[in-house]
Amino acid sequence: PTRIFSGIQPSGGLTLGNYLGALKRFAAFQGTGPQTIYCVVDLHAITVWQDPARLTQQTREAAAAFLAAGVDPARSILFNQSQVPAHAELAWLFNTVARLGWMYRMTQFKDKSGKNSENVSLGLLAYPSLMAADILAYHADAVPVGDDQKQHLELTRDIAAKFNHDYGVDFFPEVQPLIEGPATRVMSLRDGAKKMSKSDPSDASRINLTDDADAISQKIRKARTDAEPLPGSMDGLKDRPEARNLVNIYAALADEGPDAVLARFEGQGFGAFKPALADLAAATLSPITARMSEYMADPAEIDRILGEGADRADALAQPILARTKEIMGLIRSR
Ligand code: AQP
Repeated sequence: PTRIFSGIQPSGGLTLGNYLGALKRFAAFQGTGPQTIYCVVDLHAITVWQDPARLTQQTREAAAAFLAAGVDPARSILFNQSQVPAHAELAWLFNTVARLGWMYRMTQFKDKSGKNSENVSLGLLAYPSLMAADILAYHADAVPVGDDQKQHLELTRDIAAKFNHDYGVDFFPEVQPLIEGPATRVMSLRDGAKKMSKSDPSDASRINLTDDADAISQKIRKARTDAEPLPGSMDGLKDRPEARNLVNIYAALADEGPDAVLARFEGQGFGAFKPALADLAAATLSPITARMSEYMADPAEIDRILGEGADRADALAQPILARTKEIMGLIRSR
């Protein structure tokens, strides 16, 4: 890839799922060649109700999490979405390209609207169009995300292809999803069939990046599991989703393969595995949590970093947006 883009919603405190599926990987792409552009997607967050004062706080906290996880503003562009108008503008143009049926088919829309789909915001339905704009405003060609975003990325490809086809151009690139590692889908600690999510009503279902070692250890101790000992490889965990989840979390935290983890714990029960996992999680997350609170102590500095990133993002997006309008026949005479 030549340009990587990814974002995280400030729709609550970030979780271990966000860290392992996204944040941790964001930092690792720096210095590997492609330009890296990372965004706190506040316009996405407001597709469901956000209290304004909390949204401001959560946006700074998400930015602090990026920084604490190693995203370096000198090597990456880091900003919040609403400061760069090209995202909303290009999303509107894409709203005229994307089809309504595509949006209704999105599982995230179905999950979040539930039985109440007439009464959710129009923005929630159009969410994938804004996501396509986030990526394509920079002609980014690769997007590191968790597994839950795969369907939205396919829609980004569909929008780019339909635009290119309808206007007879080869303008927007084909975007590659980067979904890799043992933690592409970290599951809830209470329910092995549900994704760990920052908006789950149960705090016990997730590990927050702001949890201290005690909270982490308590949540892992209480995590749902079974009574069987651990097998020697992942094949033996096919029908044990909760156990599989904890092993995958361990593997991702330790930068190991899940089979290598199981080779060490084979034959042992969760009485031995859970404390080891809790120690590893606390040891990995505590420096990040500490750096996050250092950043949070200086909100003006966070805002300065976001503003500076927005200036750089804006400079990249403006010519692409201008060319898009020109292709579509929209007059620009000033
Ligand atoms: N459980 C997860 N495992 C692995 N990756 C995950 N991601 C989210 N949850 C997991 C990845 O984190 C990035 C940012 O996600 P998001 O903030 O845009 O929203 P989301 O995917 O909807 O995540 P949440 O935490 O469940 O938020 P809410 O509850 O607000 O909807 C993405 O790359 C995502 O894949």
